Amino acid sequence: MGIEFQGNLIGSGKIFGIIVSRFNNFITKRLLEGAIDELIRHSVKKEDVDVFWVPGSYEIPAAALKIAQSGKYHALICLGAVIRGETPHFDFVANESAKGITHVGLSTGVPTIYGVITTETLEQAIDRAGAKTGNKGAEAALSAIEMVNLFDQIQVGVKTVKKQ
Ligand code: INI
Repeated sequence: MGIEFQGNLIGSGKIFGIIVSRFNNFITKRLLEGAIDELIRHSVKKEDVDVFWVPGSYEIPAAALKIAQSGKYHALICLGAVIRGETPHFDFVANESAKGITHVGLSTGVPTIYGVITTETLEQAIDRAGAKTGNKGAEAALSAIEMVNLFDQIQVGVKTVKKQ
């Protein structure tokens, strides 16, 4: 077997940008609290976390792209809440937001974490924002730290491919 790579969960010295949707902010405020708390519990400094508010989940990708392109952040965390019960265009907002966030990560090489909850009901959203089933914002923050450290490993650990 070759080398096994994995990112640790130590966030010291890393700089994070959080893009958060104002729509459903009753939920997204909790996701944001969960994300910041998790970053700090993993040794990220408060001043190394910047927060960008956008109107809705649909706007997250455009803002995330600009922020990723600034080159100032090791990783981005995207937080939003799309609730089917409250919107007839649920699928459109949810799909475009997910596709766009993926595109930002792939096109810029900056780990860009998907922390948008998509639920049928407000109750399910509350559950995923810190009530019954954990806090999706905190999970996203942990994924961000892990991906940053994994990417660091990939850079130092590149193997030399021998020519035949
Ligand atoms: N944005 C959300 O983040 N969640 C939603 O549930 C939602 N609903 O219900 O429509 C929502 N809509 C707004 C959308 O993200 C854009 O801000 C808006 O369409 C303007 O472009």
